[in-house]
Amino acid sequence: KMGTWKKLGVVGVPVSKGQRRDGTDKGPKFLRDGGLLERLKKIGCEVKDYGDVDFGYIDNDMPHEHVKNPRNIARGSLKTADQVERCLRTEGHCLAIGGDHSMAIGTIIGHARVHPDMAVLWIDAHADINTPLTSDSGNIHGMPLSFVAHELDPYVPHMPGWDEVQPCIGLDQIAWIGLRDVDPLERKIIDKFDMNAFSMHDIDLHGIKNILDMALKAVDPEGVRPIHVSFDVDALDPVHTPSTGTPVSGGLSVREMCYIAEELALTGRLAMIDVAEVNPALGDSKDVDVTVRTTIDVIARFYGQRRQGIAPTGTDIPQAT
Ligand code: EXY
Ligand code: MN
Ligand code: MN
Ligand code: MN
Repeated sequence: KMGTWKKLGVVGVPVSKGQRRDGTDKGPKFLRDGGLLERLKKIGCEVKDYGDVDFGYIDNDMPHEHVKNPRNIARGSLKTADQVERCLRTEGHCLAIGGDHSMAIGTIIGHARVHPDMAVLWIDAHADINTPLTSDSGNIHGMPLSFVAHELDPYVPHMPGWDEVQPCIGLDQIAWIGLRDVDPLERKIIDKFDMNAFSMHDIDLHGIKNILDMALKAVDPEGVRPIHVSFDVDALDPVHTPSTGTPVSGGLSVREMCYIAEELALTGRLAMIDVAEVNPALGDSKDVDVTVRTTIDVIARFYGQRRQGIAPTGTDIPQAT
């Protein structure tokens, strides 16, 4: 035992209707079966499993214009928000395992009920800030940030089932790391609102240490805010996480991701982590295996597992007699 790092609750968010492919609904199961909870317990976490949010999809969810599955995503997001809020109030920290990235609509709304001042670090190849009107695909996993940001409310049309899904944070509370596939109108939003967007280009230019410092300084200048990490596994290079629906080459190395996770753990202010876009239905069994293993390795580093090693408390070096 290495001394309790922290108490946390795990919430499974088995959503797949935020994009076209089946499989992300099995993400929570594969992460659990891959030994995630045991791993966290082994490094000293006190883990409570809240099970999976019951998505229980309703039928006849006709697209709104070209936006797919609007009612199911709205419904599931509100259920997710309730479960996340309960988990945060009881455990003080929530790890949400998805699920496509539409899961973050619910996790951010739930988190904002507890910590409206949170800072959001969105680690992703994609910006996920399309509105229903700027999206080409109609896939809601490319839109979650547009639904949670106050400033974008005037740009988001009303959709059936969405009355209770209301914005809860400001755009200045969000910073991206890892961008390399940003749609033209997403870039327009980033520029118009002078948002904190750090792309792979910026990482090449400044190095991961400076970029993480800049991102944290942008969303949390005083170093006092609770931090919400929304980790899309496609932020990593597809050689590390091939089983994901929208891979983009030239991504973060495992080393860069480990650095981010270890540094954020050291802030002591991590309040909530989302893990999105693991899709065990994509690729062969080796792809799935490396995706699940790498994802669990990264998660463990957010919870205190360090590459430098951790000395046990209360156990000394055995003396030779
Ligand atoms: N920007 C594209 C779209 O809106 O469809 C691709 C979005 C992919 C989203 C992945 C989860 O990060
Ligand atoms: Mn994403
Ligand atoms: Mn992505
Ligand atoms: Mn509105």
